[in-house]
Amino acid sequence: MSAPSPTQFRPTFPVERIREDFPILHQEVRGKPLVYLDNGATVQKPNAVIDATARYYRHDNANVHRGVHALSERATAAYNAARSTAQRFINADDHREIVFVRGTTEAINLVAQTWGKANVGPGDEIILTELEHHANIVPWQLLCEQTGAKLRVAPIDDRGDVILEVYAELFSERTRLVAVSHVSNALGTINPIRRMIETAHAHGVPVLVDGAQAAPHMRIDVQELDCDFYAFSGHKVYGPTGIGVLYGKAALLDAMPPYQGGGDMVRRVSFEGTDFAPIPYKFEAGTHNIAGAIGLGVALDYVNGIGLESIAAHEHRLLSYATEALADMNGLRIIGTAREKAGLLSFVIEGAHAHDIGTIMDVQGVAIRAGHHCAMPAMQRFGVAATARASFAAYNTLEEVDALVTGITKVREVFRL
Ligand code: 7TS
Repeated sequence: MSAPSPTQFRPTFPVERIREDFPILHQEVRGKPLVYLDNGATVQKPNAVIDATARYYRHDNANVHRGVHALSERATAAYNAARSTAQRFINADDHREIVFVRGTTEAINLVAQTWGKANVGPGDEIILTELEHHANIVPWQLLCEQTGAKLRVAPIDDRGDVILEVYAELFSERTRLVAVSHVSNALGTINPIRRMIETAHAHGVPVLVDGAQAAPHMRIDVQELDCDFYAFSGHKVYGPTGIGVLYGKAALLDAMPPYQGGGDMVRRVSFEGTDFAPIPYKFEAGTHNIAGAIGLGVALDYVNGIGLESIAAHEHRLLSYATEALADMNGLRIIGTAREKAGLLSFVIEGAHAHDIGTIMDVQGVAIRAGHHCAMPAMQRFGVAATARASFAAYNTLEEVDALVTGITKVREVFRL
């Protein structure tokens, strides 16, 4: 008997068991079972996260780093443990390199307004790419307005891949920073950021990676990537809203001025001057989202419990299945066909506006996103104002992709396409 191929031993992905963890999925919408395919916008929360957040408010709620009483000790211990979990999740070297923020948007604004103001001046340049989310464009534009610096933009090709030769040519002695998405939310492109970081470092330029769409779908190792900053949002990685992580190399964070002033970010205050607390507290002024941080820690443990490699493989299966099903549809154009893609499918249908597609899908219980996805330059590159977007998570099934395809067939019927 020949040896069984390795695929025969591949354990099947336990999607039905995973679905049990998500109470929100088990409902009808407009009389149809909910098919939630808007995970690029926000991912649903497992019971573990919902319960941990409720448990914190029921039993442990207190402010951190402030009280000498038992509740404050418990809250502080849980908050610190969440930081260590986040550190392990992206393999940061040191827990002091993990700054809790509101989300990716705040992380990028923090770097722009602290590191940026200290290191960027008139005539300096910041390199972005054409596929960035507005959260990784507008903070740099604001910094440019404040400092007299300029943006340089690496273009993408017809598939949605960054043209690396042009990217490499954008560097000059005025380049101060590269800010790039790990994964595009509008096109699904997985950028070759390891290579892009190497190019930047060869010019002595630090790199900020917007990992909002990567953290839920692939294993992140900031030491292996050697990125200087990495940002992600809790709510896209099965955690609560209003919490996220800014990773920064300790030496960079140490040298940066604080972001906001207030309690908890100081060592000593007098009217003559203030000594700031060490990192990461220097960047965490005021009372933070303690419940959110605790929920995030539980979410990251949950994701690790399933395994990011398994999640990525499952989502890839969904993407291939969906791409194949849509490929032959007349008048349907997939926007973003990069060499490496995350589980996300943007498309337009000739004769039907993206918002109408979204509304007709909703009537069938299928939740997708329609719009410019806060990536207007990427939309312009493809000559469209908006796309419909289905984005997958660990709990989605092949049957849900079938529901997507049935929904699209319905759109074509409604518009007589
Ligand atoms: N960067 C990328 C690549 C994103 O996809 C998003 C949110 C952000 C930054 C901002 O994240 P936030 O958590 O601070 O808001 N993307 C989307 C989306 O695709 N649909 O809704 C939000």
